[in-house]
Amino acid sequence: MTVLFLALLILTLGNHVSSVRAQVVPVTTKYGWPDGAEASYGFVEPSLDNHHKASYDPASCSMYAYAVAPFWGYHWTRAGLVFQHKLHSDSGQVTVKARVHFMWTTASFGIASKVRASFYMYMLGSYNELNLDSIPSIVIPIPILDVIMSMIEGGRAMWELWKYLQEKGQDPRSWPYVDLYIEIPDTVRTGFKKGNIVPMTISITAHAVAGLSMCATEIVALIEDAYVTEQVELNTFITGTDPENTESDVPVDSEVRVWFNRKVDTASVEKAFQITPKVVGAFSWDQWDPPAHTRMTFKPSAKLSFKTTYKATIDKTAKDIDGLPLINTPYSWEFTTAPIRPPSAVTPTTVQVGVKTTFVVEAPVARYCGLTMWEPGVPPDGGHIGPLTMQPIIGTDKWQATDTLNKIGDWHMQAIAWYVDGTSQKGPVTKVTVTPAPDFSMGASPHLLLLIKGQRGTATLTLQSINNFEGTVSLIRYSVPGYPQQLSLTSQVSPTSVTLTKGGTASATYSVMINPASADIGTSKERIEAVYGSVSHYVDITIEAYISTVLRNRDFEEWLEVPLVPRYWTLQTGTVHMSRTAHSGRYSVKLGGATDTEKGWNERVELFQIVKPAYQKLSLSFWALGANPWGSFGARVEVLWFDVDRIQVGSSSIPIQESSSWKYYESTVTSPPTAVYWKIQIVKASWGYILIDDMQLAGGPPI
Ligand SMILES: [Ca+2]
Repeated sequence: MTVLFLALLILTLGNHVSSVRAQVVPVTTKYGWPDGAEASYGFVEPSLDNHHKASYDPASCSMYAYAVAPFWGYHWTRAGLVFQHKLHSDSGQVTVKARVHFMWTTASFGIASKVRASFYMYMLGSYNELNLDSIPSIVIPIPILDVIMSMIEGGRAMWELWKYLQEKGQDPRSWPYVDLYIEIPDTVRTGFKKGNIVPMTISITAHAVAGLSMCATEIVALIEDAYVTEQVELNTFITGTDPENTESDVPVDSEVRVWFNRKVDTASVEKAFQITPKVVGAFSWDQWDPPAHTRMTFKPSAKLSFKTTYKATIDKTAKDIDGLPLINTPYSWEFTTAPIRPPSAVTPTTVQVGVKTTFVVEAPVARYCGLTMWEPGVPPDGGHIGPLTMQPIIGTDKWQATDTLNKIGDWHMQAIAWYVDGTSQKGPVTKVTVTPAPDFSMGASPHLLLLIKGQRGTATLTLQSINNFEGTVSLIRYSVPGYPQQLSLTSQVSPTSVTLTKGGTASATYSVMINPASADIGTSKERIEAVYGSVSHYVDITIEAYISTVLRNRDFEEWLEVPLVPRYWTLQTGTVHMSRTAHSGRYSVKLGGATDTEKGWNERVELFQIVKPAYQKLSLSFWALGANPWGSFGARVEVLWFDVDRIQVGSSSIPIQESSSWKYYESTVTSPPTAVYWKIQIVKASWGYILIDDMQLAGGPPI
């Protein structure tokens, strides 16, 4: 009952659903599957699960397959085994021999009374595996048995063979068997060639005869002593030629080859060989196993003529090794040699600028070859280079010339070949693209480091491969030459080399500290250079020292002598003077004029100090007096704001009025959010002079 249910379930899933276990082990004999032969198996129908594929084991001598092939009602079912053999030789004879044992069992019958089972074997031969579709297969059905089974009362049937097998203890080798012997018909046997596949199918089919319902039917087959052999024939014949009959475009340096199925009397065959137009040449012979097949090679002593049809013949006087005539002589075939060919396009079509490159063209049978090229942008009519002499690449049809192209862009190249008959032909114009050299770029972020003395800062260096650059790049750090370095620094780059892959990026870290002994304020510039061979790129990083929060020396009482500037202040342009006309203390700073009494001249003066205030909004105040005895007075105090990239992001200006006495200025200034440092700058932009004293930044919240 369970078996029937399962069978019904399987039938519901699909008409041909089944499972199978199979093992294929072909026999090896002297003429059986030789080493390296391929054997496979499968089931032709129904589509069966054959995931238990067996490996090819020449040590054993049988193929065993087991199939459960259920069917129902008036359906028929069929299971089959396929194995394939690859022939090794050029022989035209193939014989398949096999002994096949088989067994059929049936689990249960329904209403049917009889079933007919037939067993067939098919030999499916194809004699040119390269073109299977164009050649019909050989199908040789061999009815083996045709058995009628009767239903046994109670719904359970057994074929009498089954009883027989039981008596024999179920040793498959004791099952009924049939010897199979198939010979490929003469009409096709000469078409077999080296490497052909000979597949063989063994098929077992069952038919319901009347009102049958049958479940869980098992088909079991064992194939043993199966092998494919080549049979040594007494007849000798030509099995093929090279060039083949009607072949065209045959190279003029070709040899002519003829294959025979067995040994021949070489002297008589050479004598029987003719070729027109007449060609002088020499014969040579090859033989190999198994068994002794023979090849004759006729090597012309000179190249054949271009574009000529040759007719070759082996006439009836050719004899085999036994002195008997060949069965397919006279044997004639024709072939046509290739015409003179112009040179091919040029390779390579992409080269790198400045790199010595070998350009190659194919120019069969050319006597000389040259290469002409045009630079990018130069029309083909003028400005060409060459033709350069090309050298033959010995043993090939190729020619080569070497050159270095130093201009990026699309070049054009064309080969020209001269032939023995005095003619010449040009090849196609080939576009050759000269690409830029592999390179890399480098950037630094940030490239401005604002640091308090003693503080350490870092910047990330990023390198990017360009034009497929790859390699290990050294990173070297040094002070920018010629830059007025104002700071004493300790700095390094880590790592000191990075490896770039094609199109990739790599990074390193630059770190710097302003030494405690350094000046309090000022600027220095360091350079990190990335070097790979002759290729190098660099980035500069500016280090600026600032004093935190408030203006220093705001009362201008401290002075440096060389150059004469108020301490902590930087004179960007012009001249300042230590004035004794002070608003407080002893000194103020005078912009313009060399002395206290000097009325100044038309000199632009800029004096500044970098600060990094703790608050965005502060009150800026100072005292000033000044005049322009010769015209309008122009002076101001500016606040300039800069972001991390040292880009100015805003400014505020407090104009100073002409005044012969000290005058107080005060203004609230608010920096943009992106500002990281302030530059407080006193500017005199006219004739005359200006004095400033007691400048102050003050406040913070809640102002
Ligand atoms: Ca002062």
